[in-house]
Amino acid sequence: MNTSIPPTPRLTLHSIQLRVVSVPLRRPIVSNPTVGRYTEWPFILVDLLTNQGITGRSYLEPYIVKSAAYILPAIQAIADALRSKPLSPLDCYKAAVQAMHMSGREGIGLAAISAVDMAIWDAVAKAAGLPLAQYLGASTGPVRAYNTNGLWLLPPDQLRDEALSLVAEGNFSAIKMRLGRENIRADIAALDAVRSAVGADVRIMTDFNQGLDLGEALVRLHALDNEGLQWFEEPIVYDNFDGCAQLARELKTPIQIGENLYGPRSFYKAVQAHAADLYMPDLMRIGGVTGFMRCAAIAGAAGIPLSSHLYPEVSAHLLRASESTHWLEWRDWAHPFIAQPFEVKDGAVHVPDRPGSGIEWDEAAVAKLLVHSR
Ligand code: SMN
Ligand code: MG
Repeated sequence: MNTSIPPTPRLTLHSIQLRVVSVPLRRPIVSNPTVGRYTEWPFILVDLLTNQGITGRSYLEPYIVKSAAYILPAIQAIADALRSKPLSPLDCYKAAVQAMHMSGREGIGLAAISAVDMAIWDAVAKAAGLPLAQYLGASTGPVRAYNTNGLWLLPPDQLRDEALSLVAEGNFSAIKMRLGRENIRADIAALDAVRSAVGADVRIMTDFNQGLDLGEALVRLHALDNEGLQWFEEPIVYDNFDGCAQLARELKTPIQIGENLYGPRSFYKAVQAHAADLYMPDLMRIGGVTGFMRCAAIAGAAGIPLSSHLYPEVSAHLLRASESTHWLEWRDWAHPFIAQPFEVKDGAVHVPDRPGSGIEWDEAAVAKLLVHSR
């Protein structure tokens, strides 16, 4: 028997360092008024320093750079609550929820909890010398992905070229485009442009970014129901579960929601309300690794296909460890400041054989993109 394996160090939190970077987008976001337009994308970088010399890392994508003003203090409040406690991720999640309870355990509070949770899981997996997927009992390897790096509400000519580039970027078998233009004719023209560019074999996901009211959604989704689309994502406001459930009942094309659900209990309530056929939690809103894996258990038990939203690196580990894995949402927006971006080939993102989540910073790049540090 090999007795030379060193014991896993018991980690305790020393401090959390936070920086905000802003990355210029290669293809600017042109969405409806609910989501907005963005030429740059902010990230909050989390360095969780332990007393044992291991640093856990994570990032948040808070959409709005100004939101750092309220998310950063919430993260530091959680750090205060966890200082010198053992960094057991599930215990820390509970303590972090407790710390935020009276000021709000969803919204900003949960975003802050998620940031800390992801950094803690990274630290403990690193301490064990294992990739996060393996620490969770799974293995490293590929996760099937669709490319969502563009195809915003743009004119058909531009969509045609972009759709071809998106497929070519990683030999992708699936891409996502946005719908919800001024009228159904414009949506159909956009869809025709993308379909004629990529051919019948590439799967097309569609996302309305909550842009329709229920009446318009009923008209439009029925009209698009025979287009062979993979899913209709967030056709109406995300928390109208009754409306979403009506659409899911009436339409053949699956309804996809989840990126705006706050925590596993909201996820469970949406599932109970039959609000959608498919779900795609977002690591910032769902409660980090802990929240996501609890949703994965609910989805697996219910037989519901589970995808991810943003955060492709950590999500890839978690989808390797989920029972009902469907699709990883692929974007390369963090590439400008990540030391070793994950490999993307044959339409899949490959979880690397490195301890933790595999995310380290390219410090020279961070220095150039930095807008704030605390
Ligand atoms: C989305 C993500 C990031 C910015 C705007 C919109 C989106 C998605 O809803 O599903 O990718
Ligand atoms: Mg979406």
